[in-house]
Amino acid sequence: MKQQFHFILCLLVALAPFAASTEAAPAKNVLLILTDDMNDELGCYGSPVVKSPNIDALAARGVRFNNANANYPVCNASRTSMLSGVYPESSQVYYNTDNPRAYLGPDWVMLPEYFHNQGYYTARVGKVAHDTFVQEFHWDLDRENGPVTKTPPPYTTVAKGGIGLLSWSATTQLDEHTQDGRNARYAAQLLEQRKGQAQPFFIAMGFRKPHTPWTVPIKYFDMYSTAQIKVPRELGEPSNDRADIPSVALTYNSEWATLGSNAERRKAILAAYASHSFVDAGVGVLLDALTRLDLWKDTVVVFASDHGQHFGEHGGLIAKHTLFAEATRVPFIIVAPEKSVAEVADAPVELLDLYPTLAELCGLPIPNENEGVSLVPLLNDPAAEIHNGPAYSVVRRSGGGRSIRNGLYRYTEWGWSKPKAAELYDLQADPSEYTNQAKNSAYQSILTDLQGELALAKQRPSLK
Ligand SMILES: [Ca+2]
Ligand SMILES: [Ca+2]
Repeated sequence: MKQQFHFILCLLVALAPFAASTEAAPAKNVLLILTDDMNDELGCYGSPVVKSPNIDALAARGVRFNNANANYPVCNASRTSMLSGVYPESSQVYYNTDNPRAYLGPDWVMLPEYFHNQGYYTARVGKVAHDTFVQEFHWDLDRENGPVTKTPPPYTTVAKGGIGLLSWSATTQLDEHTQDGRNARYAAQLLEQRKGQAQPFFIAMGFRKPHTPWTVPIKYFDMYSTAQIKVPRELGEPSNDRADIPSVALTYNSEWATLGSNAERRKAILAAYASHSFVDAGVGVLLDALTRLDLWKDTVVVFASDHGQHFGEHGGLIAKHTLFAEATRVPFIIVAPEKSVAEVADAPVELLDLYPTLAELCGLPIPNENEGVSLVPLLNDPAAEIHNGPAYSVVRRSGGGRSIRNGLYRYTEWGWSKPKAAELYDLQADPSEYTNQAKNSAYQSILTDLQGELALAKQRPSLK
């Protein structure tokens, strides 16, 4: 009798996991779509000019984050914080030459490895980690480029211009023969291959555009006219904007100056807009596949850029590396089954929040090492308070700077170990960050509060 009871007990224990798994919701898949150097000049983010119907349609399916920030506005450091789940100060990854594992070590579980360990099939196509360090991230399928099935026809360059980081050209290439176009189609094939398999998938597709040079098919240039394009000075930027900006806050601008005329600058911005629309078309290839394969119902879809991009603001800034909104703020959209639809979340969030968010959305435990917070409360209620404090971004050039951005203000301190210069912008009165209020006595109590918030944010990185 005792033996029989023991046998039944063992049987119940053995069957328990199956009972639990049949009751649990089916595992969710993940499609992570990354872009390189794309600022939020997109239709759904309010651009009056840029055409991005596919990204807009994605935003309409989920939650668009209006105050999402890169933790470091450069490729390697931003991608490493997003994929490792810790701040740049914790990973000690600041420059494009810093190995993501030099400080974190070989056993640190990066985002794709976490999903692999949890039983997922993981695949990356295109640029996900920074080029130099792709080998530091394990994927079940790891492809820089989709396969070339036949030699693409020759193409010509129809027009070109710009200089250095503002270089552009328009070509006769077909989308499917460009690197990004080919990769998007390959990622769509992977979605088709993995659909219906017992093992859930985590597929990451990284577009190389709109990173400069802005070389894309001519049809995307033809969507715009330079008459639509305005340079920052024509959008209300004061001519003395630089007078109150600490010189350490300013970086690249020689190419903006070298272009010489606003006519040439408009052509460069038009090329950037064309590149946004080109990437948008590639996103459309992925979204069409999700629809055709009926994958929306069990797939979490994330769209994000690694950081933003300047188009001549603050007297001619270009590219990234700054702590102004154009460089730190990113487009960031999450679409998850059974979560909010067509909503906007204004809470300050960071790209390193992605790791714990994806874990929670997929019903997996959030690793203790994650320094971000799950954004699932915001996906349930975009007006929720997540008590994450302000968004925190750093750069190390020129001695280093740290910046926080809450809903009302941006506060930036330059000088890594000791503050040497400060900027304070009142984002409600001055969303373009034109007037530095750090020395304005009317803002002194606000300045003191923000200095306290920055001091707290500096303490959050825990592994340094
Ligand atoms: Ca980048
Ligand atoms: Ca100013």
